[in-house]
Amino acid sequence: MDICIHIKLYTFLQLFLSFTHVTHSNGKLPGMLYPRDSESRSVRHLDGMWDFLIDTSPSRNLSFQQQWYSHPLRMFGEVMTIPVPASYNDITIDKQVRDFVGWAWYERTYYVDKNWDQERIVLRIDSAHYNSIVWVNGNQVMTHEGGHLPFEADVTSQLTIGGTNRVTVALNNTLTPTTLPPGTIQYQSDTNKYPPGYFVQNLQMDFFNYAGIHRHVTLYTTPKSAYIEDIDIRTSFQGSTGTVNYTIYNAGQIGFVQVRVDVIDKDGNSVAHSNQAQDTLTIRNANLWWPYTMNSSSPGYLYKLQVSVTSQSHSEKDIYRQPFGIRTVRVTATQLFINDRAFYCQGINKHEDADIRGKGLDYALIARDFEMLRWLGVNCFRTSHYPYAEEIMDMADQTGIVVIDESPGVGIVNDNNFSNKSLEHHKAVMSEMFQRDKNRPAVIFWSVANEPKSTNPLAENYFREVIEHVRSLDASRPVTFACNQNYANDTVVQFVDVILVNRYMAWYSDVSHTELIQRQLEYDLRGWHAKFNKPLIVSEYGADTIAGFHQEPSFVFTEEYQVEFLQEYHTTFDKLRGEFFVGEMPWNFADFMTVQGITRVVGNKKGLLTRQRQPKASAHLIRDRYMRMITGNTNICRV
Ligand code: BDP
Repeated sequence: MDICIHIKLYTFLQLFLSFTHVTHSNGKLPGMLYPRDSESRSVRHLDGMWDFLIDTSPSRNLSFQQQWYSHPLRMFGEVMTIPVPASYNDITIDKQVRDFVGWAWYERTYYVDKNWDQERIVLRIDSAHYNSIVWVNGNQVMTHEGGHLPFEADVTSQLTIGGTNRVTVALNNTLTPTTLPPGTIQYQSDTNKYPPGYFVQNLQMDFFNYAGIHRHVTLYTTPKSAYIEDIDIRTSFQGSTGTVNYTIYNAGQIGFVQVRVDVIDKDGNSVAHSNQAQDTLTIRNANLWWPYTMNSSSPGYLYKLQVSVTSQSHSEKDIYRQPFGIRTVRVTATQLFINDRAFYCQGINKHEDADIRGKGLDYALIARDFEMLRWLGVNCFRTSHYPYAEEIMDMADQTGIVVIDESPGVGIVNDNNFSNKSLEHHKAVMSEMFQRDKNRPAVIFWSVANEPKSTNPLAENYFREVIEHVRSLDASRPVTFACNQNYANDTVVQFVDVILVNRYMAWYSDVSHTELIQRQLEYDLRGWHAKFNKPLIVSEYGADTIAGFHQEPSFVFTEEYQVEFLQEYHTTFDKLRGEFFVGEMPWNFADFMTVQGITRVVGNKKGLLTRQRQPKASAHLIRDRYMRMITGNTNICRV
């Protein structure tokens, strides 16, 4: 019985995974341009209140047997009202919903304007966690594996134009050994203790496995056949002249008869143009994209590549404006350069996590977070441990905050997480990340994983392949991952361009002994550099701290301990900075929710800020430190 359910759950996940990650005949992944309106395109969000029903049947398969997509959801059970975008977990007061594992169903109806009858209409979901199947008016239109990246389909032929339509999304949050992040479903067969078929989801990361439609659901239009499918922009500069190398991909077979490409500056002027779908443009007196700490007068300078294409018959014209920045990234054995100037990462780690909305997109939260990033003096963050919303990435581009763009490859620790199936999926996710974020100047590195078991002999080949794959997509950005292993037996750091290490001396080891931090940290960091001769960032360091807990002398979990702990790390960072040390990233920006367990008291409390985004004492310490770096009023040896 148990085994039977087990197989059913996995089989069902696999049933549709086999036809995801579509590639075109030329091997190119489908474009994933962010929906933007223009003279030729309309955008309509389907956000709002959706009907919601979870499939609690023991097999988690009843919804498919009954074909819940075939009729309105309310015909199959008592639906709840759940907002989109949001995680569903913390909205209701029902524990079964919060902790649910399996298929959760979303549905809403919407009207499609009759003026859209000449358009191609695309349905895009910016992110839904984890596996999704989508129907329009009862017809399956797309599937997607992965919880953090967009997917879309041309739904024109499925829609009733000038009438009502129904979209149904089935979402499964089950994590298996081959998902990213991986997890396991554990069945309990002792019926003296557990009811028949009882199972739990085990996670291999500490953050709560929030699920739901986390970002926008959008309908957007393009012309029927002559539309811009993708735009790839690579930039460099020589002296004051910028170079913009671009490729415009068109839709399938239909050739464009006319292409017009303009580089538009911030004032709306065209500063270069071409009539080719692929070309290299030069821009005199180019404004480079700078982190705000390197150029406070015009940080995050963005141009737009304005692309306009016309069809053979001249009946169709598509226009799309893609923001981009001109900047370069380069590393040597000891330094990191942005636009050929040394950059030091005054960093932080984040999570897309807050209160009731879980991981749901929230503009107020994004604005507050960027406000606090600037208040802290942060010039760099890592998207630990999955790609963040495009709206967050936009803010980073616009404000000149650098991003280490990390994949959801967190918790790759068991042998069965290194299988060929996992590897292929990991590569596909990296391709999707690249497709989405490739034109973003803020993204300076790709991080393929967080804390994999990189000492496992299986890790070497696995990550060699993943990293080679990323390099084949993008030769312009360094590739890395966050490592928590030891330099003596790690097998993967040999492949990266920059070393990221996560360190918790005086927390997960020698707890309370802050006096050991400097000795252990310096020995460790020097060891990494001596062995690999690459620049190094401490990509995590932190201690759990309950806001409002005080004790002098310091005691674990108090604000005093967190401050003392961070200060000890800082002394070593400052010592090594002139040598090979290029950045620091406290764990974490804010407290965040975790699974329930005896080592976490209502979540991970290593935030500098509370989950409500208010500062602990440590936030003032980091702010003071980073502000001194910005003003140069520091004893630190400056690069
Ligand atoms: C690190 C993980 C991070 C955890 C952190 C912690 O990378 O995701 O939240 O430890 O335990 O190992 O606080």
